[in-house]
Amino acid sequence: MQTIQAHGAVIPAIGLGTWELSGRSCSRIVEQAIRLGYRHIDTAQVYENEREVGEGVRGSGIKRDEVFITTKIWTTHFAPLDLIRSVRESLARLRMDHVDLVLLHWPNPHVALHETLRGLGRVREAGLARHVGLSNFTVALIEQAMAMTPVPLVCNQIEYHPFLSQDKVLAACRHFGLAVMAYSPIARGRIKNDATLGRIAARYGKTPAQVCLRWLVQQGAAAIPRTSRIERLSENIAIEDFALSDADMAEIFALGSPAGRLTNYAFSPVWD
Ligand code: 1BO
Repeated sequence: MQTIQAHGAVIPAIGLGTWELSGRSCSRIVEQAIRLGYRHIDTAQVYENEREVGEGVRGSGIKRDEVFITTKIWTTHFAPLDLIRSVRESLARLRMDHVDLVLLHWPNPHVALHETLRGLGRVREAGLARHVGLSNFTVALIEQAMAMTPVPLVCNQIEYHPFLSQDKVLAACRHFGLAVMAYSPIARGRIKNDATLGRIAARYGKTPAQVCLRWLVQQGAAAIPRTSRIERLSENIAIEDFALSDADMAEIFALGSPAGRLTNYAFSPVWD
């Protein structure tokens, strides 16, 4: 499995996203994903499935240190002491003594960023997370975070797929050496009816989803496609036996626009 490296973190390029997965079907899909070769699982406090993710990891029989686990801290826990306490609660739900990556799930303008980053630093120093990072941070917020963080930040997890151009954030991540981790990488299935992706996929004997994931990994991003269907797990990971040409990459980049965003909330920052 290809990996993405940033500030000492080695992140398997394809992970399993678990947003909106719950209960027994969540633990089953996590367990099955690991059996099929996934080595990277993404969860979050707000998904309310950390317990099931932990069960799935243990059920797979894999050794804990062979799988890269990310969780994300919800914005109501960003005061420093709150942050470390809530990471401990996540670990209790996961039944793990550490995770590989802890991310701030969304920016929170109501808590001073330097305080939250201090809390993240404590999480890392206490050995509760091997690495820490950001999610849904804009260019301005990345710049602020990088200027004040007491510990290396390794990634920014953002919505990214062929229909959403993210040029400015990608450039900032590149500048600061942050890995880009794409959520909703296949645009929640909307890619399947796109003529360009369909044509490129047919040429390689692949599916549009595989072409999207290949396009992301080939530009150096990690991706965490979510699926609740076991048959999709193998499809999403089988992207290492082909490479897109420069012309195909460019054609897929041309599908993107700022209007392609799927995830937007009242609490979202002003996007770039
Ligand atoms: C509010 C959850 C967004 C996806 O991580």
